[in-house]
Amino acid sequence: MTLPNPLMPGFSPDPSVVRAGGAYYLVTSTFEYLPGIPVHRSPDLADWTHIGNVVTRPGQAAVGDVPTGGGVWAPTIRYRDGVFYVIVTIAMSPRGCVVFTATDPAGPWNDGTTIDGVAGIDPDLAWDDDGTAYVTFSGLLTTGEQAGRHAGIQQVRVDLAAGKALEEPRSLWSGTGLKFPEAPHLYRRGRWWYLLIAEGGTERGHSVSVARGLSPEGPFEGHPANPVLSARSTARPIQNTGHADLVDTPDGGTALVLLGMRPLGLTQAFSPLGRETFTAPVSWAEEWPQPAPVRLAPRDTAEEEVFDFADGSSLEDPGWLAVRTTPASVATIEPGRLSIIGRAGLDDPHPQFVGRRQRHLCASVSATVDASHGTGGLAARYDEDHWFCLEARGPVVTARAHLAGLAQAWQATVPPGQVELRMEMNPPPGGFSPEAGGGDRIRLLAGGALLAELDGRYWTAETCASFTGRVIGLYASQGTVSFGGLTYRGTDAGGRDDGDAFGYQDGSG
Ligand code: 6LW
Repeated sequence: MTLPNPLMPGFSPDPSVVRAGGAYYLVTSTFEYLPGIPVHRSPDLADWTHIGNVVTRPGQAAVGDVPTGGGVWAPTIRYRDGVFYVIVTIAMSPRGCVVFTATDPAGPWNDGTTIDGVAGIDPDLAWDDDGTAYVTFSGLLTTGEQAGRHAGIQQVRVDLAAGKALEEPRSLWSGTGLKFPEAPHLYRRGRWWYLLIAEGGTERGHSVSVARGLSPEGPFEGHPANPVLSARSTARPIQNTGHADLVDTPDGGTALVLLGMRPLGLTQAFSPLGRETFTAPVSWAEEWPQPAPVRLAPRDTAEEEVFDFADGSSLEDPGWLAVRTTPASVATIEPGRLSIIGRAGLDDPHPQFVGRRQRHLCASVSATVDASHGTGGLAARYDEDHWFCLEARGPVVTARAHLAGLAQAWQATVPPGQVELRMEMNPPPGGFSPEAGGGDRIRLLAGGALLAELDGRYWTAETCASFTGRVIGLYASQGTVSFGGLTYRGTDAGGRDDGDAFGYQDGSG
């Protein structure tokens, strides 16, 4: 069974999956964005629908003032006795480790119970046959004087209802010694308990390692050939592979869902979309799981999303994101238009911005904007220090590139009234030539006129040192700006929107 890869394109890191009631449910991290923890459902692991989000009310996660890169880190989803559980750490925030529950995974989810005694990240939840609940986590502290200290893989038995650990944390097997042992998941299979972890850090050295024991508390013995999966030092188009979760496939087999990146350019160095969700088949040998290398198999269909605010398109669609607040608190849909009142710039931690994940390497996003009463338009952001935009203000449109304080602008005059703003992103030319260097190629257009072309390497996960990915959307920085609609088109089927081939082949070593 060949699954599409990426399984979940675009900003979808730290995937966790569960099979329940004949369907699959997958969650990912969202950091400082709301709504948090998207829930996708699939009947077959191949076709996924975004059915809702776990965190839809700001109070559930308290990310309003988390630093960039903090917030919702690495949820685990599990199912037991008719209840869905999502356990997660809200990093660099007072909220800590929280368990959310729901009977309907589309929501609403409850306000969440903080679990005292789980000081770390990447919490996993598993139950023994006698109903004992175990939280296994990575002992990295993200708050307090000891922030940054790493105690390896830890475990506690917990009372979920009371929200507390029933013992002091115990140290478990923590991998082969690579940095950052994290993303632990515990599974019972036959007579063995398997402990799957990530190690090596979320960059190019990322890896998956596994151990097994006869008790959920260990001791655990590592697989003799750990790490069992890594793309490090390969020429594979999918890099940084790690942070995995195991799942049974519809055909009775086993697979991993895991994070990875698609770096572009001659030296495969720049990943515009950030960390995405991929999959790899798993075979079993001597009661050990053996993942296959992660192979690129993008869907060969182009994707289009058209939001026309005159026909009732709304912000109800679960794919809209805002920064440290909810989309509905940033934008309103008045008859026929989406309006945003600007109070701060894109370099502010609380921008008036609503956006969607860029999910394809060949993509275009366009919006019709009326900025006769304000300043705003179309922007692509990694964070408040790394963004580019097309900014309309009356009859003037300014393309802006912003990089950690460095800024450049290109201006054009447009006829008064509504103007179409458009961004086009495409991979660099293939082949072994200087032109093939750098990141994707970004074109910024207003009213059909080209204002600027940018080298996308500067807005990638590597350059921005970011946990997230590119989010593209609508904003206002001053006054009131209104939008008639937004259209997203994207494809990874070997070319630009217009189908030109790009030299991005699966050259796996
Ligand atoms: C996550 C950790 C990681 O908690 O990065 O890639 C952190 N691995 O497991 C944030 O995504």
